[in-house]
Amino acid sequence: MVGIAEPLRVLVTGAAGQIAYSLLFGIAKGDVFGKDQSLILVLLDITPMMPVLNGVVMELEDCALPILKEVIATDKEAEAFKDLDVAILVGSMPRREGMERKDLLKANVKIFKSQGAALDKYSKKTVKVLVVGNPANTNCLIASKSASSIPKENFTCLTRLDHNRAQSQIAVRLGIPAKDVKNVIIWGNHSSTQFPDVNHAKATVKGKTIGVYEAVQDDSWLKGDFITTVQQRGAAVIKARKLSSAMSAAKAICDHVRDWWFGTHEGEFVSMGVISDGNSYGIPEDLIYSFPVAIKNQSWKIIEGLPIDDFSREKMKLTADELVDERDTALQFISSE
Ligand code: NAX
Repeated sequence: MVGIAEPLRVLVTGAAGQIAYSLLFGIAKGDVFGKDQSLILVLLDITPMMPVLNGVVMELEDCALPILKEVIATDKEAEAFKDLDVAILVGSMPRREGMERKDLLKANVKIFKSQGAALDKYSKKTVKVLVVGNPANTNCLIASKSASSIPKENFTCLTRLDHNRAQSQIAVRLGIPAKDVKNVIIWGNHSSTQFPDVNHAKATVKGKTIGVYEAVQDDSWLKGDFITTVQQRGAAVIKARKLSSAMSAAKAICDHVRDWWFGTHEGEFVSMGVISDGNSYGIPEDLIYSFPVAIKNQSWKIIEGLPIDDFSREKMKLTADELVDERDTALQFISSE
């Protein structure tokens, strides 16, 4: 573990974009690595965005933050990926109107292959990587495959926003604070096939901690509208705001990396897209799939042995099938290059 005196080198890509605008402030004021850990923030974006990125650098400077030692803004991978402790890969090719899903995947495979190779070549072998840019799970897999000298366990993708959405939906329904809902799970892909699962979740209501099914007393909502609301929340935010989720995405990124860094509380788990080795819950190997994980000493571990009913198993398989499809298409693109 890096000592307090030594600054951590943290990269955020897509740094001129809207998620980064909220995220950089959270990181730079100590929400992720603590208020005593000094930081070097490295910001990567594409060349046409450099003037915008320059404005972000000015604002970070103007925050006069005590732990921010240095800010480096660049459009060059060799500079961005050098000696990293943590890489948060937010930037990706957005889906434009009329664009086929396959074309989007192709453009992103190219970006994440190149960034994976840059991690391999320039970053520390201990670098922790979080992929946010969509399709996040498959982008993460491609980055990992392109960085053979870095352990697969160091590559994760963001499903914490979905996790937080599920936690909050239950809390709102029960009229309790979000912190009183624990151990919800997002299984699978960060897409509309994801399975938000509260079979193992607990809620504290009037001082008593009970299962969420018992607390809510409405199985048809939990098996119906609750699931679709979480699955489609991103689209609902876009419809309302005319922009995609940014504040909540940045908060979820902070939650994900902070828990990876400092660990989860005893008896609690969180959702993270991590590599499947084929031994957990019948999910095929070689996918970045969102599982419940507990974290200790900066290592995540999948929570094993949760009982899975037929309803859940079917949903877990559906989202795994989608990921297999995405992976196979992405690998075809790579081999045909
Ligand atoms: P923006 O379009 O505001 O910003 C993206 C930034 O990435 C732009 O500044 C762009 O120039 C940059 N970029 C593009 N290609 C790049 C490259 N090769 N290297 C470095 N930078 C590059 O998008 P924003 O709203 O910030 O969202 C960023 C990504 O997060 C999108 O792919 C989005 O779909 C994804 N999301 C993923 C979530 C998750 O839970 N996994 C939730 C939130 C978000 O929707």
